[in-house]
Amino acid sequence: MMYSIKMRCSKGGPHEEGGKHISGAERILHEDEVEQELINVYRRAITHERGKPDFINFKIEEIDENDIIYKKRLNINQHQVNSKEEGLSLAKELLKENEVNEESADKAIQTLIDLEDSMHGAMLIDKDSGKRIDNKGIKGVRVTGIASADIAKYRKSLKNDGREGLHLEEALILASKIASCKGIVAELCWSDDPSYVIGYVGTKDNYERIPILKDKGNPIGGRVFFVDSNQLDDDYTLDDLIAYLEKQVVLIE
Ligand code: PML
Ligand code: MG
Repeated sequence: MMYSIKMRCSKGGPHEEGGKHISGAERILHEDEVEQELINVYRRAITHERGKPDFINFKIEEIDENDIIYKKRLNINQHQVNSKEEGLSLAKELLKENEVNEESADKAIQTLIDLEDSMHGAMLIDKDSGKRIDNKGIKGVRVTGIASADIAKYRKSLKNDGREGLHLEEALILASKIASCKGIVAELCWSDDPSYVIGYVGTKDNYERIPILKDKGNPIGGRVFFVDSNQLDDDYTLDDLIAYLEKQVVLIE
């Protein structure tokens, strides 16, 4: 039997009543691992650098193993930059190399920079027009149903690449699910954790890791998924794409 455990926490009340997002996490585990991991995730919620939450929501759901699909993890390309400006200009180049129109890349970067608060989920932006195509407001599209297929093996493979750390571990799993989604050509993300300035461009094959995408101390971050609307039709609609992101259980190998 497998279970998904999801945590989200906020300050100033629940997210849906206007509380400020502090952190979130998801694990997909065998029954005997659930209890210990609940404690770990709880600790993480109450010690987060974005603040001490006054609302913590845990959801534990049994998962039908027949519903699980497996996808490979992206390759990590580590880039070097000396400033946020260099990082953002590199992000734009990488997006352009991955089917995103220049104007759309510019618009998306500016939209993330201009956010007044961190989004709980991601924005879907048309790769050609730069227009936002989900109608989910500040909530955005919440990607769930993600975990590594085998956490010990996954950590070892990261270590073999000379990489480690919880931010990277979790972001790479999410980016790998996004890469597997039909109709999404690329992703742009930077963290909402004030001290964490690393971000990435996710493509179909690579996790292009960029060491500086924002100023230290900035508590606002977010994600944009670039959608190729030409790949949407009556048999595969925007709602189908969003359902894959929000519901399909994908374990990353
Ligand atoms: C987040 O944790 O909010 C996103 C982190 C993105 C970068 C992670 C990394 O590559 O270190
Ligand atoms: Mg965060």
